[in-house]
Amino acid sequence: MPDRPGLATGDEIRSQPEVWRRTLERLREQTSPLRPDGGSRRLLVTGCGSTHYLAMWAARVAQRGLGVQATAAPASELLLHTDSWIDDTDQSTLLAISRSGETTETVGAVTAFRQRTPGQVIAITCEPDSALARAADEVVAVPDARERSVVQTRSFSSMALAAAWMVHGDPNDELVDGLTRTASDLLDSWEAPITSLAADDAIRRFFFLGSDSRYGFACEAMLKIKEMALEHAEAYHFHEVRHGPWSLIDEATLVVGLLGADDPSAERRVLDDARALGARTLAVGTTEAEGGADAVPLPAGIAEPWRDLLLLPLLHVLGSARAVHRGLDPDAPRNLDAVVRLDP
Ligand code: F1P
Repeated sequence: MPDRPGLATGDEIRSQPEVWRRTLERLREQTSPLRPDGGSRRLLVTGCGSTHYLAMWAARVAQRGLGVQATAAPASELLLHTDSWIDDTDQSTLLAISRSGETTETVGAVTAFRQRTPGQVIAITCEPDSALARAADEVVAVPDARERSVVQTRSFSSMALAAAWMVHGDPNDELVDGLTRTASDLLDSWEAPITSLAADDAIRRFFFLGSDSRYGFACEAMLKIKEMALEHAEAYHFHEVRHGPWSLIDEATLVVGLLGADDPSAERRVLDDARALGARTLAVGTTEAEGGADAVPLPAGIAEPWRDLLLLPLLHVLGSARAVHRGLDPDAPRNLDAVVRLDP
């Protein structure tokens, strides 16, 4: 008998708190290869698909945390348009992120980088024996997060955890407990409500809004809807959405806001205004006092960038539950392979 649709993806989504704990235990035995005083003035972060969106998040986290200039680029652009990103005098460090470590463009981007500059190459990957790991000077491996699914869920969040650890160092025991317990509690309390939200047939378009580092996660949430549920989804920085895409906001739209910890009132206002146009909204990351049916509160004690990770499991649930509601199998997304390998 075939497996229930989404069985593997669902297990991987729910395993995140435990996999994060194991990943952090492993990371705490290592030293971060990113050195704020290492001479590199610029960090270039790259990946493809999910891992490109992760690169966007990691670049903002690194710039804030280390005070280096950090830029994210899709690996295909680094490979095919190298001169637009890197020149011979470049002093960059390249951080390449790939679950498989085998994606052609990401491995190729490392080669293109090496041909231009002697800068350090660091890899974050679930596969320590991969082509990417072999090509890098330093490898941060996250093998506990390997997946059966094509679509990235726990690998994405665990590689994000590794990026946060590289910038901020070891989280203390209290933070590890708080992070993993909160992620578990959120899944326990919100899996059912998010699953019923995903079953709302009035929704025909999904918008994900996130500012600063969270824009990368908004893009990843958009990708989950496209890959798993085959539906129209878009991602914007909070205030960018008013500049054109606003025309698409109506009763058929769900707008999901990934709120920041610091004074999210301007972000709340965008959601309020979208509701006034008829949209359904979901605010993820409200304060505990705010609450409400379509507001997922996060505890105040977990600081960014760790707090951002708590946004992810419920976004995974939304994509997966929407796919199942539409009769699709999130474990078997259309046209996709776990690794994109291109001919030379
Ligand atoms: C990146 C990626 C995934 C995507 C797809 C193909 O892989 O683009 O984000 O979901 O199924 O591969 P990787 O380089 O992180 O292994």
